[in-house]
Amino acid sequence: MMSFPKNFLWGGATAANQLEGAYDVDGRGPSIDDIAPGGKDRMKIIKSPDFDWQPNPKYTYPNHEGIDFYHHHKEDIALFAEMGFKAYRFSISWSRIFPRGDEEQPNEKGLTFYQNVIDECLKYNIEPVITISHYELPLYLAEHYGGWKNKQLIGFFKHYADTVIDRFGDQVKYWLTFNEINSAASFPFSSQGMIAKTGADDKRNVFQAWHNQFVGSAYAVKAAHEKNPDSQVGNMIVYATNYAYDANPVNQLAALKFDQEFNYYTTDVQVRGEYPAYSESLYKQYGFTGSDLDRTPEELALLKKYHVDFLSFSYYMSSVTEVTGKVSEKTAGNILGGLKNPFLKESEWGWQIDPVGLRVGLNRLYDRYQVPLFIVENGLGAADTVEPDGKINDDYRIDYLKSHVEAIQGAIDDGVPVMGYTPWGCIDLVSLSTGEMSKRYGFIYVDMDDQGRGTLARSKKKSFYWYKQVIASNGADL
Ligand code: BGP
Repeated sequence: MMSFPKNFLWGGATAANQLEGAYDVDGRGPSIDDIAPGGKDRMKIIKSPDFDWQPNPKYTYPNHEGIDFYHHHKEDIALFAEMGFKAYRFSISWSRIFPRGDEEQPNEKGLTFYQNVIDECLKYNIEPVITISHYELPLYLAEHYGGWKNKQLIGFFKHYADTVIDRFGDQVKYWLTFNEINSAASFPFSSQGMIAKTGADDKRNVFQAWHNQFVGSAYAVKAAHEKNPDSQVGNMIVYATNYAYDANPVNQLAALKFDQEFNYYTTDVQVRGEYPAYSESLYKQYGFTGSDLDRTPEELALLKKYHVDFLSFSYYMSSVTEVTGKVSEKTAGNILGGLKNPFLKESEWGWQIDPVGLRVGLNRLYDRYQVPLFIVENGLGAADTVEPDGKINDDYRIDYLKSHVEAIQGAIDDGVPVMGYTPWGCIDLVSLSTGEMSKRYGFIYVDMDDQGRGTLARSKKKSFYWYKQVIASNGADL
């Protein structure tokens, strides 16, 4: 068995809107996530054609409070350091830096906050891994410009990315441009700042928005490389290893098409620097052609020149494709979900658990792209119980993570270069799909419930000690 590379980036991942709180502090402007509802129907609502921008104050908790990382970041990063983190993936809130998104001058107080977070990480030799845009476009850009389908957003994003890269690029080596960029296939609200009213129900707009994001991402690659030749920039997708339901060639073909559209399209452009051969057939299926998209030769040259250095992805589940009408049972997920795979168990939230699928996926992605891979999200969302003695015995989480680390080990043995592993929600935070606290992923428990009751005190779960030992042994002691 090969060991994990010496410089493997063990760590954890979070996103600004899900943990910072302080949503209106120090000049931050509202982001699209600030007006999204919480609760079990959250995904259904924000994906629905009736969803509109109207702010609704009853939806403000806990999205607006998070776990108040804004004021607790020193304490939290000290806990990450205690676990031995080598890397911490977090996102910058665009509307903390440019409250509306289209201003010329950045908000210095927003920059100062991230400077403090970065300094705190570096104090413990933790590499910051920064997501430039994680599901929270400034609301103004969504309302007044119609989100990412508008080409003006390229310039606004470029200015934002240039600003943060110029400010932090000497200290920060790893950047990710857009969180789960491919999720717009089912989720254009969070991913592209678009709702039906702004054209998200027309696939041409979604593909145009993707193109605009690709160009914005290429500008960020350029800026990071120019600022610091050691920097590495990755694209980021939600990846689900996809299986055909059976050996029926029709299901196999459908699985291939699913992979092309969902798993590969955005990565083909961002890693290889050009649109894949199957693009036209994909557009045709939605009733348009490539010439309906506004893509200039200069932009295409930019994509080619400034492709990403590595591929990063979230992995929570695999998926199954079937078009012959044999399977009717469904499974859950936030972005994906779909058909039930009888070989897999599910989490309490109905997400199918498939560590072997991670090994398969790592092999498939490396076979296709031959760039280093970085698993920047993975984990088990569960409702934890605090025992009377204060302990949180999350053995189920340890089992989940252990099986996935074993799968990564397997892929490394297969010859796949894996850069790192940053499990999602390393400290409890607000869930994307519920907008609530009770679906927890952390090694660190945060005392706060769905109604905003709690002290925000942090405590170590059993998995905290487990992960610490995993990192200390560089993956040998699971
Ligand atoms: C990913 C998102 C994260 C995160 C995670 C867990 O898709 O990038 O923001 O929340 O899913 O999902 P959830 O919170 O819905 O359980």
